[in-house]
Parts: sequence; C-alpha cells; structure tokens
Amino acid sequence: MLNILNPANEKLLERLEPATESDADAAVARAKAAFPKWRAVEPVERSRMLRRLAGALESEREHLAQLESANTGKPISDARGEMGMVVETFHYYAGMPERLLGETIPVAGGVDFTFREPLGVVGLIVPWNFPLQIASWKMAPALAAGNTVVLKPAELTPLTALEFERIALESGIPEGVVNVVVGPGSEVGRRLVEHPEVAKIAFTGSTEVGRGIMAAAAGTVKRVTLELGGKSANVIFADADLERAAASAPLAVFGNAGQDCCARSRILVERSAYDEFLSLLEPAVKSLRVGDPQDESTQMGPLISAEHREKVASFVPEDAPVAIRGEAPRGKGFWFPPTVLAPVDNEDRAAREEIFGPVAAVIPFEDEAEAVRLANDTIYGLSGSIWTENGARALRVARAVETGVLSINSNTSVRVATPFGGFKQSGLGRELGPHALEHYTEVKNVYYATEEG
Ligand code: TXE
Repeated sequence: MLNILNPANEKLLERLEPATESDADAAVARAKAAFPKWRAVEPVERSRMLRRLAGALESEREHLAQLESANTGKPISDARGEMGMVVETFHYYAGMPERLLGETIPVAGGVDFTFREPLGVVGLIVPWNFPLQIASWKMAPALAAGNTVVLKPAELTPLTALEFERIALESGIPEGVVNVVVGPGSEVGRRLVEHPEVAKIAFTGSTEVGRGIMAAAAGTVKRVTLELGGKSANVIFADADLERAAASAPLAVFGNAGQDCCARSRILVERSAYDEFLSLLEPAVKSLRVGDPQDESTQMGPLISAEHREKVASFVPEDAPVAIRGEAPRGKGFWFPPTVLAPVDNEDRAAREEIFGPVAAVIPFEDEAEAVRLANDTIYGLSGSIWTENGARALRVARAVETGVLSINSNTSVRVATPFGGFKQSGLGRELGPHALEHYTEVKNVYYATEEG
C-alpha cells in the first residue's frame, strides 16, 4: 500500500493501492481509444472545453491548495499561488487550438503546406515538489494540441492529480482523455516509457532518472522532453543593490524548502562585497518564518520525507562551514533549518550536487570573468540570476551564462507565457509559452501537385 503522509506532522492522509504495469496498460488503452474523437473536436470547441476546465479548477482552487499543502508540507500561501498558476496555464493554452498554424512554402510544380498534428497518447511523469503545477505545464499544451494523456504523479504526492482527473471529467472533458495512474516509477513509469502506444514522454524529475528515460525511450524512438535538476547561480556583483539582493536571496533557495529545480543554491558574491553581503544575508535568513504550513504567514515548510531529510543532512556534516543557520520546529515532521555554508569552493560537494533542500553555498569570486566561469562550471544549466546596476555587464553575463532561464535583478524564474527549460544536463525541450506546443505536435508536410509531370 502507498501511505500518503503529511510531511509537516507525519499524519496519514490516505492509503492507496499502487497501480501495476497492467493498470498502466489499461490507462494507455483508454487514452488511445479516446484519441481519434478528441483530436477531431473542432478547435473552437476544444478551446471552450479547456476554458471550462480552467473555470472548474478555479472554483476548486482553495480545496486543491489545501490538499497540495497537506500532502507536500508547503506553506498554504505558496500552494494557493501554485493553484493560481494551474488555472492560468489552462486559460493560456485554451487559446491555442485555433492558433496551431501551419505554413505555405514556395516550391516548383505545386502547392506545399504544413500541418501541426497531435502526437497521440502522451505520458506525463511528474515529481513531488510542485505536483499539480508541473502536471499542468504538460497537460494543458498536450490537450490543447489534441493529444490524450496518461499522468503518473509521484508516489508521495498523488492527491491533487486524482482530484484533477475528477474535475476534468466533471467539467466535460470526455472520458479517456485524461487518465491518472498512481504507482511506482520503476514499474508504472517505466512501462509508460517503454509502451509502444505512447508517442511521447514529458518528464520532470531527477537527472539520473531522466537519463534512464531518454535511453529507454530509444527503443520505440519516443519523443521526450526532460526537465531535470539544477545547481543555479545567483551572481551578485559589488555594484548591485546589495540590500535587495540579500533580502531576495533566502527565498530564492529556501523557497519550497529548497526543493525547487530553479533554486539558486550557489550564491556567487564578488569578493569586495563579500563581508557586507553576508552581514545583510544573516538577518534575512534568520527572519524567515519556518513552521506550520497552515499558518498564512509561513514562508518555509518541512522536507518531503524522512529519507530525503537524511540526504539533505549529508551535505551539512559536523565540519561543514556553517555561516548562518535559521530556525526550524522540533518534533514531528521532516524539518530542516535554512542553512548557509560560506565560504564554499566550487569543487566542494555542496556546490556540485543538487541538494534539493534548504542549504545554500556562498562562493566568492574576483571579477566578471571568474563569475561566468564559476556559474558555468556545473553539469546543470536551468536557472539563475545576476545582480548589478551596470546594464551592459548584466546583458554580457546573461549571454555568457549557459542556462535556460535567467533573471536580472530578480530571482523569479517561471511565467506561463515564457519558455522554461534547461541547458546541458538540466533537460531537453521547453515548457510553457508557445514553445511548449512544438513538443506536443508533429510537423506534417503536404505537397499538392498543380502541374503535370
Ligand atoms: O525523483 P525521481 P525523486 C531531484 C532532487 C531529488 C532527487 C530525487 O535532487 O532529491 O531528484 O527525487 C518517476 N521510469 N529532483 O527520487 O525519482 C517517479 O515515480 C519512469 C529534481 O523523487 O526522478 C516520479 O513520478 N519514471 C526535480 C518521477 O519519476 C520513473 C524534481 C520523479 O522521480 C522512474 C524531483 C523510471 N525508472 C526531484 N523512476 C526537479 N527537476 O524539479 C522514477 N520515476
């Protein structure tokens, strides 16, 4: 049985029978049977259906936020924000069915044009850190483009996905278009990846599992998009507004208790501003409100599981250079205090591996060239920030950093209308914005001869 816990108090929320390989096969069969009808729904009608779904999600927003908060331990205010993005994502892609435009291409002897065709059945495999939000980034463009889907949530956090399946049906999405299977990645997830009737896998999770999925997908030449780990740099130059940069840095890595692929977990600080920055960072970290996720003012909750807390703790051994340590509740729940390690060498394990917990590594640098070298000295390339008042430098460094998403004088990463995804081993493909649709459609070229011969 799958015991679904609240990580903030370890209470049992629900017990679920895990799905098996044959349940995955049955879900794929349902999705395949529903595909011809769903792809044939007129674009304007598909738009209406997705808008109705967005409306239904909006009216259940508070219920979904409470459930997500209980199942992940994330602060309720964060969960409400995420459910807001889920609704917005469906509204955005609801406008797309009529905008899946093709081209006409000048050729000899006839007329040539292209279509954007749906792929068929798409498998969505998602993690536990932003369960429904990440699912919606995949689900909404997949459905808008005329695909049917099988969603496999993470074993630890399936509750909002199951509610989503109900809401979709109730809002009028036809049976078989959205299918949720809750089961182990090694069995249900793997089956979806290997299944000959699944045309594409959209995955978010660890780089290690992502590599395996890419290899396994080769057997059926499946399309894959991967959104994997990160070790993003928050680069702070001495000429930056240090107060703003320091006030913003803690949540940029401790938000969602650090369980965020965009976490700016390497804070690169120009050496001449290093002492001042650390002295500004300390009160910002110590004043973070860590505790009861149900409290409206809480900013950080617990980690997802006891096992994960052990992994995070391994990055802070006895002799770790702990410069700042915030508060965390004691007793029940998988709590871990916000922790800043400083100074850290970019070769250290805490700077190289994705910790996925509230542990930041502060790394000093001498000049712009070293800042760029250090920011790029990682296998990852998902996110990042640059803080400087020098606009030309901001743009120079932004172009030089190998990352999919970057902010200047801000630590935000994700917007519904803009592309999100990684360079290097942080992934493959882009989610959100119009770019996502490219990964849920196949281009078909048609040539119509108008001349003889
Ligand atoms: O991820 P997994 P885990 C990173 C983060 C974290 C680590 C481990 O560093 O500490 O990964 O987390 C399914 N075939 N990220 O173990 O295993 C699994 O059931 C098909 C970064 O939870 O990658 C779940 O639904 N599917 C990340 C999903 O993959 C498989 C978010 C993700 O689980 C599978 C989460 C298989 N063989 C963790 N094995 C981010 N980029 O945000 C597992 N799964």
